[in-house]
Amino acid sequence: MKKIAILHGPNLDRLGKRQPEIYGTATLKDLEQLLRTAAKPLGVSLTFFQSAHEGALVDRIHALTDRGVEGFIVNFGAYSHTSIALRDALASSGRPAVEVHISNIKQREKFRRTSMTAGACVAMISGEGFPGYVKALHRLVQA
Ligand code: CA2
Repeated sequence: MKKIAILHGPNLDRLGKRQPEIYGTATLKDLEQLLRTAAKPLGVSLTFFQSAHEGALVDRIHALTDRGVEGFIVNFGAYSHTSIALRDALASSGRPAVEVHISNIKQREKFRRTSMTAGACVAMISGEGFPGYVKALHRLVQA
């Protein structure tokens, strides 16, 4: 069975609690449920991790790689725009990763328009809300 990890960065645990005009009203738990439902018929097993800490995310990428994870879906939140460490960790894993952003980062403030971490990913999906994660799952299953 293909194993895929879903990693979330800082503040994404607040989904559904604040800024619904940008990020909607659904929570990270709702997203987990949506993805588990989508993964079942694909025969994919999923593991979820969220942290506000850059180093914890780096450590988790390495641990999951050593445990045989076959792909990553990542939304590193604000670290997407800044983190060379997370980009290097994904690149060193040798596993395909798809980056997802709930909002359209190209249509927001200038500092959000570029992603540092997307350079280590096979694709970036931005501005499609939660369905963007399901799209990412299908993209990885095809990889
Ligand atoms: O659009 C996305 O998915 C982002 O990765 C979300 C990040 C933001 O820094 C990126 O530029 C784009 C922020 C996540 C904050 O999420 C919140 C959700 C609810 C309430 C407050 C923050």
